[in-house]
Amino acid sequence: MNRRDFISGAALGAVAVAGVSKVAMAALPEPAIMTSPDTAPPRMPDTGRPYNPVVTLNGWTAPWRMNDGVKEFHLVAEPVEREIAPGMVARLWGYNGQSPGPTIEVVEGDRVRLFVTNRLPEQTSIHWHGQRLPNGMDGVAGLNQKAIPVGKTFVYEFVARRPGTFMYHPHADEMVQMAMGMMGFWVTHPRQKHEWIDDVERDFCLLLNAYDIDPGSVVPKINTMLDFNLWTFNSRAFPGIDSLNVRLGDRVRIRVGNLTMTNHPIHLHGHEFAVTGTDGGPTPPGSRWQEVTADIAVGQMRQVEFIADAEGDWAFHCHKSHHTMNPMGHDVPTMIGVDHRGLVGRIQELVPDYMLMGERGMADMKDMQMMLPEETLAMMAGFGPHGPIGMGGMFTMLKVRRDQKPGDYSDPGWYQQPAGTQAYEWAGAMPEPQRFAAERLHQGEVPDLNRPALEMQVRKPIPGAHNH
Ligand SMILES: [Cu+2]
Repeated sequence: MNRRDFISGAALGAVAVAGVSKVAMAALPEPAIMTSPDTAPPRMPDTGRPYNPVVTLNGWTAPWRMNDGVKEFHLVAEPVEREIAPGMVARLWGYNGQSPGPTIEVVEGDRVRLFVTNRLPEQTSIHWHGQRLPNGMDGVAGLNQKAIPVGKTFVYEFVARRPGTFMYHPHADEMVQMAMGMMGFWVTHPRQKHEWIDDVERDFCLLLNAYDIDPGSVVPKINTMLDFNLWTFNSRAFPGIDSLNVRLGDRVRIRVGNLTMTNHPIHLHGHEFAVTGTDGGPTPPGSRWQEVTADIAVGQMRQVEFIADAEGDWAFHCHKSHHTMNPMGHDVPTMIGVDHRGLVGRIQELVPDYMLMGERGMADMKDMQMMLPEETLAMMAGFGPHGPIGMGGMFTMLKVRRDQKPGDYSDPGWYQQPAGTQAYEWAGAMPEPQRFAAERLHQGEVPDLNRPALEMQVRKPIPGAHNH
C-alpha cells in the first residue's frame, strides 16, 4: 500500500466507522513557518478570487489551500524567537515562527477555515477581532468555546462577510499572551469594485505592539500594565523597521492596528492623508478630511490613504516622544541645567564606569557608545545620511522616489536633496538681538545669566489669620 492509499483508506474508514464531518477527516494543511523577520514581497493569490495583495512590514502573508471551495489556513500558536532589531532577539510567543503571526488575506464572501494548533505551554484561543461571524466562532474562551488545550487543534469556520482591516489575538489568558506577542493582521479585500474603496498601488500593514523587556533580558515581563519600554511596529523597533518604499505619484494605503495598552498618534511628514477605513469598514468619502496625524486608540484599526506626491525620505512615527525611544528611556532624572562640574571625577573614584548624562539635553546619547548588556538596544539609534537620527521604537520612513518600479518594495537608499533645498548653516553677519531691549521695556531689567540662580520670595503668614 502506498502512502496515498493508506491516507484515503484511513479517511474512508473514519467516515464508515465514526461518521465524522468532512473537516475532521481531511488531513491538516501543512503549517507554513517563517524564519526570517524580513518584509516578504506581496503574495499574489494563486487560487480563489483575485485581489491586490498587501505588504506587511517585516512580516508575511500566510499561504492557504483551497479545499472544495473553502480557503484553509493553519495557524500554530507557539514560542518564537523574534529579532526586534539587529542585535536583539526576544523570546516571544507568536504564530508560525514569528510575532506577529502571518497576515491572513481573504476576499469578501470567501468561506474560510482556520486550523489553530496550540504548541504553547498553556491553553489559548483566537478571537477574530472585528469580524461578523457565528457566535461560537468568536473565540472568547469560556464564553464562546472551550479553550484550546495544550497540544490540541481547533477549527474555526466562517464567511468573511465585509471588506476591511481586522486583527486576530487570543482571548484566553490574554494579558499574558498579548504581552508575549500573540497577534496578527487580517485583511478582507473587496470582492468587486466598491464605491468607497479606491484601488491603490501600495497597501501596507502594521500592527502596533509593546513589550517590557529588561536590559539584558530576552523575555517580556507579562505583568506590566503601563510602563512598557519597547514600542514596536510589527514587533520591530527602529532601526529594525523597514521603510515604506513607494513610487512618486502612487496612491498609498497604510493599515494600522493597535494592540498595545495605550493610544498612538501616528504621524506622517510631507503629506496629508485621509482616514478611509476604521474598525467598522470603509468610511463614506463625504465624512473624510485631511490630516497629518491619526490617533489610534487601543483595540482600533485605521486605514489612511494619500498620494505620495513629494519625493524624499519622510519620517513616519508615533508622536508620543517616549514611543520613539528604545529601553533606558525611563528612570533617567532630568539633568538639564544642572552643573555637574567637579562631580564626575569624585563619583568615578567610587563608581569607575559612571557617565554623566543629560546636562545639555540627551542628544549626545545618540552617538554614545555605552557598554550595554547583550540583547539590549541603544536608546536612540539609527544613522541617516546626515548623522544619527536619534530615534528608536515606533519610527520608520516613507521613501518616495521617481524611479521606484511598480511593485518594487526594495529600499532605494537615502534621498539626495537637490541643490539649494536643504537647511544650511547661516554664515553671514549676526544682527544685534532686539529682544533684550524689548524685555528691558516690559520687565524693567535685563536678564542677567550670571546672577545666582535661586531667588526666593517668602511671604510670611499674617499673625492671627487661619486658613485651615
Ligand atoms: Cu505611541
